[in-house]
Amino acid sequence: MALLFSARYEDSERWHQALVAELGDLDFRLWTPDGANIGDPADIEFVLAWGPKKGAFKEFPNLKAIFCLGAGVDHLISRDLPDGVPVVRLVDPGLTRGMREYVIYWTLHYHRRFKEYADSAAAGEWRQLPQADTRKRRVGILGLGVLGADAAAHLCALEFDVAGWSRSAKALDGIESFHGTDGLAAFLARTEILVNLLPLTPETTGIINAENLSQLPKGAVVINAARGPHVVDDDLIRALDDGHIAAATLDVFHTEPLPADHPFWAHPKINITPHAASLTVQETAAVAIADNIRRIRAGEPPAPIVDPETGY
Ligand code: NDP
Ligand code: OXD
Repeated sequence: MALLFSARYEDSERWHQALVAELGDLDFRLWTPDGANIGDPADIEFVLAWGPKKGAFKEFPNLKAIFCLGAGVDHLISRDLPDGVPVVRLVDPGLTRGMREYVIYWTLHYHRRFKEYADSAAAGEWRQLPQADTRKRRVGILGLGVLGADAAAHLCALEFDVAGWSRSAKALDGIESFHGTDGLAAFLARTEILVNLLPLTPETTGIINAENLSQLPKGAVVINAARGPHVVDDDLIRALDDGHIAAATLDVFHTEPLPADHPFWAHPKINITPHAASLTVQETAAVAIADNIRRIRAGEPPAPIVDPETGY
């Protein structure tokens, strides 16, 4: 029985080695666009994928699980998947660590006004700014899942005043929790630094829109590290231009790479990173994938799996 790997092919050897280190000898086949290396489709037990072409999974009669190569599954579950085959989400300690760093970096960037210091330094100007009290800086995280809860806990450890918003109610130490559509307005009203770590689903698409941005206090900043379609681009630009939102950091976009003529590139209040908030780390991700393969082989269900109802 074989494992079929479909991703960015330059990464494939590192994935292969990481999985062999966990599972021992492995029939690892590379899923190239022409399908040349698949061999007998009946051999394929597991697929590791990010976003293969639509309908591609139908040809594997013995498929036991589809492993997503990222934390977000929106690009995978839109691909017309076979019924009854679990889609396993990736929970990778390396990815979680990377996202924690990204969120902390940009939160501190805005909180400590490092852009203003960089501008002053560039102008040869020695200018101290007032230092805000961290304990009074209200950070709000959209999404309190694997990544959101971890970022929230670490911001809390830095003594920020942290809240989070999720679908179901949460009780997390030191974090004020809001949930559901009814909880969103109060969450936004208290949030000065908004961090988005939601999955992209029909419910969350376009959530960073004019109405929700207007509910943030004047001068709030937005950090979007989740998915581009969470943001209504024109609404964000308007809110930045009219001064209600002070700045935004955007890692993800409707179209990636971000087209050269997109107004985000030249906007003075927008910081852009190229979908690099956090990358899957092969060696740590392989541990979780191998563990799930062992569970399946032992007749146990893998975890966590995507709920087709909620789409994450
Ligand atoms: P999880 O599935 O663990 O967490 C999702 C969170 O969002 C949960 O708290 C969930 O609520 C909440 N949520 C989902 N739908 C709603 C809704 N309609 N209303 C309110 N809350 C909702 O995901 P992860 O933390 O692992 O990942 C989050 C996202 O981060 C990924 O989907 C991906 O898009 C993005 N990402 C981006 C990366 C980058 O480099 N830019 C890297 C990795 C991930 P509940 O807890 O109640 O279920
Ligand atoms: C992910 C990502 O979802 O890198 O893991 O965006």
